[in-house]
Amino acid sequence: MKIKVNRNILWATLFTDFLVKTGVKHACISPGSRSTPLTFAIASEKKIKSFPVVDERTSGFLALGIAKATNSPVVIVTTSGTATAELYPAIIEAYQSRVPLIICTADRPAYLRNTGSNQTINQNNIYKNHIRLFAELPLPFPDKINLKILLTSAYEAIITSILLNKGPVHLNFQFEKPFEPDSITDTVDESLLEFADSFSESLLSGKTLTIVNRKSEIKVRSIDLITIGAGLFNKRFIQLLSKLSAKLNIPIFADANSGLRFSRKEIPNLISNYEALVRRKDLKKFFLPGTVIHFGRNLTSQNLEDFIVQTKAKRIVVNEHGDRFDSTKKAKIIKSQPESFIEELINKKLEKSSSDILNYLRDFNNKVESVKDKIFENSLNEVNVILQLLELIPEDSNLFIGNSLPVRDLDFYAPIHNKKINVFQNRGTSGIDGIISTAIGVALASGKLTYLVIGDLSFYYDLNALLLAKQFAIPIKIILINNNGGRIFNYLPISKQKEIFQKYFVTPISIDFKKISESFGLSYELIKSLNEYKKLIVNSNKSNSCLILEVRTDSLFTKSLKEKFWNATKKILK
Ligand SMILES: Cc1ncc(C[n+]2csc(CCOP(=O)(O)OP(=O)(O)O)c2C)c(N)n1
Repeated sequence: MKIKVNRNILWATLFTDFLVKTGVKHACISPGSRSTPLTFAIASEKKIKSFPVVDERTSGFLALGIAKATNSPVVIVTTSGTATAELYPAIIEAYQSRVPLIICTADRPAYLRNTGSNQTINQNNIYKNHIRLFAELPLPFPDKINLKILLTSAYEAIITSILLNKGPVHLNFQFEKPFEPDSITDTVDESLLEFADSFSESLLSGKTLTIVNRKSEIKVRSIDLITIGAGLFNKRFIQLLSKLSAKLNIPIFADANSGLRFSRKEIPNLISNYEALVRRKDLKKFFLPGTVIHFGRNLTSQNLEDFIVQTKAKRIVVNEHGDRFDSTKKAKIIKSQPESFIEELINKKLEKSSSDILNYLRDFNNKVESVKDKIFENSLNEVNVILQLLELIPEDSNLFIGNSLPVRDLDFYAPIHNKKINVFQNRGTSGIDGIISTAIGVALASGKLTYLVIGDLSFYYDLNALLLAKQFAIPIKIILINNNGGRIFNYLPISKQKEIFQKYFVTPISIDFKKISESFGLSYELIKSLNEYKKLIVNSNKSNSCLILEVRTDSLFTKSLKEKFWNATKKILK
């Protein structure tokens, strides 16, 4: 039987059917004319939840957050021109942190490039330094050869994004007018649709969907330390890690951004206060690791990185993509699923470390904890905002931690907790852009109570995202630490150059966050005391809407508390 079609809509619909077959569930779509076929096809598909987002920069980060929370690919649709470039920051972050995104940009036909045609730029591999795959699709044409090109490109893109080289992939779709479903361009035989369906099935039944783990053949006699940076760690990883570390008395230094500090019951040898340890010049007298195994991304703590280098320890970095998460460039990089790597170690005959070292580290850890309580506990300082939050939020909450001081404060000061907290952050490139959008994506896709801790400049940077909180009724709780500017720079030597420093580094913005929140129709509270803060956090899960809590802090006061704290830790176990 013959059917009348618009070839662009047919093209986009078959592409969408393929997305559904691969299990894609979310799409972020920004408005535009050239992208009409993609928007129409994807937004009409009930198995994909589509979110309309006006601003593409926000859309990119929202998709990033959804993909982070679900660990599955999210589609992004944009029109042509600068709209495509607006996605770049989110694509870079996704590339660096290996988050799967399927970027679908609409374009004019290639023959209109370099002709001054409206909204036409060179979109060919526009993200080339930060994309795991790019494919330029031909102009839609309803025949078997062209449909094979479309579906094979879609297959390659998705399998790359989720498995072969995890991260963002880019498909550039050329479209010629007309775009609308009722503008008929062709009459095709229905068997063409059956062909597309069976061709898709044959692609997906391929055997390429598994990665075989090769034996790492690692030669070590003992393991003295395991370090863990940010990453996605499953239950099995935690169980195996605990088994290995308990069997061989290995201490584990877990970055707070790994989330592992918040699963104490499961990991007995966790040490959280290693920042205080590695700041001690005499540490090597007590603890000189010979072999260090590292999982996850680079550590937040530069001092720990430096300590490992100074000890001249043999460093082994393990991750499933063989990524070089090692600033020294001296580590052995092993491309392996962390779980199978640990299993291999468990089955090896390795020397057990002395329990004296572990006991020493544990004792130190506990003593630091009580010093910390005394120094930070009683005031509304930047560290305590985070410590109290960890204490008071319910089990299985999400914590999205902003870059700059919050991410470091979490890592340096977060103690071990029994309660499970899911930690998220944008550490791929540590941008201060797109943080609210990403956190909203996490809240939206996970359906879990989500707290975001963010500095005032980062908050200002992503004001557009506040519209999403309202538009999609996201009950995210945003703790805005307003120290009026980028106060991380207080810790740099340039801070002595007073005039230049204040104007060009701190860049105080002195804006009224109450008015801003209200103009987006969001609830806002200015926190006036520590007690009020604690109360609002405890009650925060009672409301089903977005809440912005502004905490005004004096960053220099917090800095003085930190100095007091580090000095006090130096006196422990002299
Ligand atoms: C997109 C981007 N621009 C600039 C920077 C450099 N930068 C790092 S931290 C920071 C200041 C952030 O200020 P704020 O969010 O208020 O946090 P605070 O330093 O006060 O903790 C800046 C500008 C960056 N990381 N990302």
